[in-house]
Amino acid sequence: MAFDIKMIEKVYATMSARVDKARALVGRPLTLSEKILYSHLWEGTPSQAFTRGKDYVDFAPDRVACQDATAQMALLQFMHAGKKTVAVPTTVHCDHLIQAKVGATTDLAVANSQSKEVFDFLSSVSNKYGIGFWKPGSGIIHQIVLENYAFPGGMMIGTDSHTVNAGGLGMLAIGVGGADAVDVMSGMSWELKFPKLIGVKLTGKLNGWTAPKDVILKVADILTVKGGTGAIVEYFGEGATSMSCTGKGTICNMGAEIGATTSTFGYDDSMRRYLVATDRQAIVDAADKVASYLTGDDEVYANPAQYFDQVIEINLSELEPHINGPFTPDRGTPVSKMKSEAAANGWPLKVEWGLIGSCTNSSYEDMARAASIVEQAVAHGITPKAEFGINPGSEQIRYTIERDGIIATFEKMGTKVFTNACGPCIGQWDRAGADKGEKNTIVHSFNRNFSKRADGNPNTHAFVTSPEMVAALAISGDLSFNPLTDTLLNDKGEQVRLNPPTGDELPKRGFDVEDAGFQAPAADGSSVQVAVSPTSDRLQLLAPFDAWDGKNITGAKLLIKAFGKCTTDHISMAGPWLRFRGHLDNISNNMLIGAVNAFNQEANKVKNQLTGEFAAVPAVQRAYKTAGVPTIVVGDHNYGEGSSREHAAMEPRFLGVKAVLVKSFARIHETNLKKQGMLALTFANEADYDKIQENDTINFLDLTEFAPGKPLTLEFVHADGSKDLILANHTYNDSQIGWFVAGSALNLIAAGKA
Ligand code: MIC
Ligand code: SF4
Repeated sequence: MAFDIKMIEKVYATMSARVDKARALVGRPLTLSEKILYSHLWEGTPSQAFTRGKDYVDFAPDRVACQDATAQMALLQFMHAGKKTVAVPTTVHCDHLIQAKVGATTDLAVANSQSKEVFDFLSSVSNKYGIGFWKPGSGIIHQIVLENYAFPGGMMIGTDSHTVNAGGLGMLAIGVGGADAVDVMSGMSWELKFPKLIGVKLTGKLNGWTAPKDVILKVADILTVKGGTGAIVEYFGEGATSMSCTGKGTICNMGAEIGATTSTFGYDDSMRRYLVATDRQAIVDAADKVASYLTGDDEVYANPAQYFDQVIEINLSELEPHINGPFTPDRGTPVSKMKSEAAANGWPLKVEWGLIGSCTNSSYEDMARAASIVEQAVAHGITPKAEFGINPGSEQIRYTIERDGIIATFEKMGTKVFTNACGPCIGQWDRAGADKGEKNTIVHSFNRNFSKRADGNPNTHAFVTSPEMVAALAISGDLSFNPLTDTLLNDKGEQVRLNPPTGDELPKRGFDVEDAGFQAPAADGSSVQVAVSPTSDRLQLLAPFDAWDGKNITGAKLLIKAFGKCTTDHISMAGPWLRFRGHLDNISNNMLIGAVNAFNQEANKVKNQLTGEFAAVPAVQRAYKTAGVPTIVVGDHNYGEGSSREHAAMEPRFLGVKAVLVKSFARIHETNLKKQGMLALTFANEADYDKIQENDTINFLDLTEFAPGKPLTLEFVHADGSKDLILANHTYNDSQIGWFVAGSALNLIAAGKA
C-alpha cells in the first residue's frame, strides 16, 4: 500500500528538465497545469507549443485507479490485452457496491455476501496482474487515493469522473473510461486533447459558515455544467493557500460537475501538513527540492489574464454559503436567498434527510466541522427535525473520528453511520418510503444531484451544500433556514442561535487505523486463476465488437431523439443497475431508460418504426438489432454529462446503435464512444436538431471518406419522402478513426496493432 517514492523522485527529476525546456520553447512563463502536462509527455512526443483545445497529445500518467463499478468492465477488457502485469502502479477500490440501509456493520456484511462474486473477481484479477486491491469497507476511492497515492506534480487517471479529487494535492488527476485505463495499464500512451486553461484567483479568506464547498458551488453557478469542458481549472491566490488540502480536494472533486478535464492547486503548506499527517514525509522532502516546479510561475499568477483562456476571481471574505440544486449541481442559491427562491419555485421547504459524505466531503475536517454544529444543537437542547446519515471517506477517517469522539457526537442526534463507501451518493440507499414518489427535499454534501440519483424517486429535490450547512439544515428541518441570521427553538422554548462551525483540519493526535483494508497483489500472479461463471448474471466475458464493413451506413432508424439533459445517469442508470456493471448483456437493459423522448416528453417510451408500436428503449433497440437494422441516437447539449462509466457507450454499441449525433458532448463520454468503435458526431448547425423527426430513416453519404477534420453528411429521409441533408462534425484523428475501423480500440490492442 506504500506509495512509491522512487517513482515520485523520477517524476521530479524529469520535471525539472522538461519544464525548463518547455518554458524556453513556448517563450513565456508557465502555469502549473502546463508544467505537469509537459513533464508527462509520452517519451518521444515532441515538446512544442500545443494548441489548447485542439491538438491531441500523448501522455504518460504515473498511476491508475479504478473503482468496483467501473473496474469490472475495465479489467474484463484488460484481460484481452494479453499482458502479464500492469505497466504502471494501479489500484482497485470497492466502494460503489455497498448499500446504505441499516448501518455500517450490517450493510457491509450484506454487500460482502450479495456481491461476493464480483469482489472475488476483482480481488483475483488484481492479484494476478499486480494491482493493489482495497477491500469493501476500506473507503471511497478518491479519499484513499488522496491519503495514500496522490502527490504534488503527478499525473494520474482513474475510471471515475471524480478522480479529479487528487488535484487537492497538486496533481493533474483525470477521469477516464475503462478503455483509456486499459491503454495505460498495458503500457501504452494516453491521449488527451491539450486542455484550455481556466484560472481561478481566490482572494480573501474563508470565514464563519463558508467552506471550501462554497467555492466550487459558486464556480459551478458561474460556469454551469458545461463551462469547464475541455479545460483545466487552476486555483491560486492567498485564498487558495489559506485553505486545507482536503478542502482543495473538495473543490477539485466537484470540478467534474462543470465538465472540467481536471482542477488543481499549487504545492503549499496545507499539502505539506497533509502529507506529513498521512505518513508521507518522504514526499515532502522530495517535493520541497523542486517546489518551484510544483506551482505556477509568479508572473502567471500576477497577470493571469495573459496566460489563462479565462480568469474568474472570487473573494472568499465575501462569499456566502451556497445551496445548489435541485436536479442539477450548477443551480446556485446563496443561503440568504433560499427563502425567496424556494417559494418562487415551489421547492418543498421541509428537509427530510441530511447526508454527509461522498468522495467530495468526507474528510476528517468535514466530519469535525459538521459535528461541531451537532454538538451545539445537543448542548442547547434542540431536537433535530430531519434524519441524518454519514458516510466516512475511509476506514482511516472512520477509525480516527471514532477515537476522537466525533462519531459519538453524531450519534447523540441519532445519526446513522453508514459504511465507508459511496452509499446514497450513487443510489445505493435503501431509503424507506422512497418508492412512493413523494415530492420531498433532502440536503447532502455530495457533488451530484441529478433526478433520481440518491433514492430513485424523481420527486426528491436534492440540494448540495457543505457538510456544516447540511448539519444546520437537517437540525432545523427547514431548507430556508439561514444559520447566519435565524434562530432555532430549543426544548425550553428559547430561541437559540448556532455559532459558526469549528473543527481541526487534521487530527491533533494523528490518524490511526487498525486494518485499512488493503490487499497487496501476489509477487508472481501467473498461476492465479480468474474464474467467470458462464451462468453468472453479474459477470460476462466480453466478445470483441465487429469491425466496420467499410460501407456507408444506410437505412438506419432513429432510436430516440433525447430532449434536454441527458447525463450518463439517464443513459445507464446506477442504483439498482450497479449490480450488472460486469455483465454487458444484462446492463444493456437499462440503455437510455432515463432519457426523455423529444416527441412525447416521456422517458423510456419510443416508437419502433418496424411495428409502429411504442415500447421501452432497450426493447425497441433489441428489436432493431434482431431485424439487422442499424440505428442512431440524437441528443442535446453536454450529452453524456457526469460519470465516466463506459457502459453508457458500450451498451449502445453492443445493441447495434451506430452513431450518436448531438449538439455537444461531455469529454469522457465522447472518448468512450470513440474507444468502443461508435460514431460520436455533433451537429455542424445546432438548429438541425429540430429537423429530426420521429419516423426518420438515415443514410450516411460519405462515411467511406471518413477523415480527420472533414464533416460527415447524413441524409435524413422523413416519412413523407422529403429529405434533409445534415452536416455532422467530429473530432476523430487518424488513430481514433482506426478504432472505428477495427470495431474498437481494444480490438487493435488485442491484435497487437495499437
Ligand atoms: C458517479 O459519481 O456518478 C460515479 C458512480 O462515481 C461514476 C462512476 C460510475 O458510474 O461507476 C463517475 O463519477 O464516474
Ligand atoms: Fe462514489 Fe459519489 Fe464519489 Fe461517485 S461521486 S465516487 S458515487 S462518492
